[in-house]
Amino acid sequence: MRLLLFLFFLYLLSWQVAVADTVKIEFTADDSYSIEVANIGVGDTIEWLPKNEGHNVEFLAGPNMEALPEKSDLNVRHAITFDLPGVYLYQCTPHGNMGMLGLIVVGNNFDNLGNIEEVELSRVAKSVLQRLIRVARSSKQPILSRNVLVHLRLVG
Ligand SMILES: [Cu+2]
Repeated sequence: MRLLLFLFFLYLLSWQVAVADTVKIEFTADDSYSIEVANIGVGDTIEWLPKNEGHNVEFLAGPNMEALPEKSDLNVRHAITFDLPGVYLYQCTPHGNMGMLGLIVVGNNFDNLGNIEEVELSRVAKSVLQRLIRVARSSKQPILSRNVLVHLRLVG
């Protein structure tokens, strides 16, 4: 029975490593992203869907400022896989000044949050960013991984 449980955990572990998630974010009619703060794992993908016209995705900051993720054209589907942990800030090029911003936290890593806060933005966008950062901070997850949770549930 013990061996069986052990094998089961091994299976869970390999499954967890092999499967990456994709999070879908839509451009909405009220000039915003349907998910403003996305918490994802390392290796997960975000897919932006042009459900409303006139929007795109342009990165303003990330853990590697020399190599920010690719900017998209207006009205197209866009997908990026995030392999580098940290906080990413992006905007819609036409509506960034109005506060159409999004935040992505990869791997629960907030090390570069200081750089994010220093990005130059319009007054409106700045206040939106402050709100998004508050949301991101409050959603910060404990270090306990999902595997540990599964383990606790089975044992307990
Ligand atoms: Cu827009």
